[in-house]
Amino acid sequence: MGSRLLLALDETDPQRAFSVAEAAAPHLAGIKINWPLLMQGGLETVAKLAKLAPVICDLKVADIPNTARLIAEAAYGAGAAGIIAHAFPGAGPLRAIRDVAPDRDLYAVITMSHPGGGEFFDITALAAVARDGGATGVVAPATRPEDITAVREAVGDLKIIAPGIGAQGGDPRAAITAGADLIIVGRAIYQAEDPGAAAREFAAALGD
Ligand code: BMP
Repeated sequence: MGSRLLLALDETDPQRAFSVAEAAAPHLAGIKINWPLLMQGGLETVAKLAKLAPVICDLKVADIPNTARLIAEAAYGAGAAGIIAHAFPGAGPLRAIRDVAPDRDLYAVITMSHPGGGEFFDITALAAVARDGGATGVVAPATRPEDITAVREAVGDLKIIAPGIGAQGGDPRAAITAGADLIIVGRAIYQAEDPGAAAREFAAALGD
């Protein structure tokens, strides 16, 4: 089986981020980048990292359809294989992103991993938004495997990617058993003394 590990590359020094990515790449299904690295390295970071693994731009887009479209054009145009957007603004902004690149991935956030992160998110309603908006996948928290199971029931065969492993206390195997397709790991890899070995161990923990 291929890797089920996504690296959350929130390392803010672009050079160090690239060397972490290079070391971890053989064990990865993809690299997720978020605002901290994008703000330091700029959009060119996407193209650079895309040479190592598919890049998901975790922009947590939460805006009107026109603005969502403009953001998607920039991110997909830079070489992103996927974008993460919030589901709560409704299906319209998701569809606007999807229309920019129907052949790429779009993940909708259903509920979040931090303490209290589930408080304002209605799993059933937001899963319906994700499906209506044409999302190819969703984000659900490894810190609450029972929520992953509820999300799995609500989204059918959409891909579930699960953050909250390691630094936030979630367990990789529990997330997969609950219904996640891929796990997302950040600090436990990029802050490790040997990020390549840490990535290999997470992949091995899943039997990949
Ligand atoms: P870490 O493994 O260092 O905790 O990183 C988790 C990553 O997943 C971060 O990039 C964070 O923004 C993201 N994330 C999360 O932790 N919880 C969510 O509910 C949604 C996320 O995108």
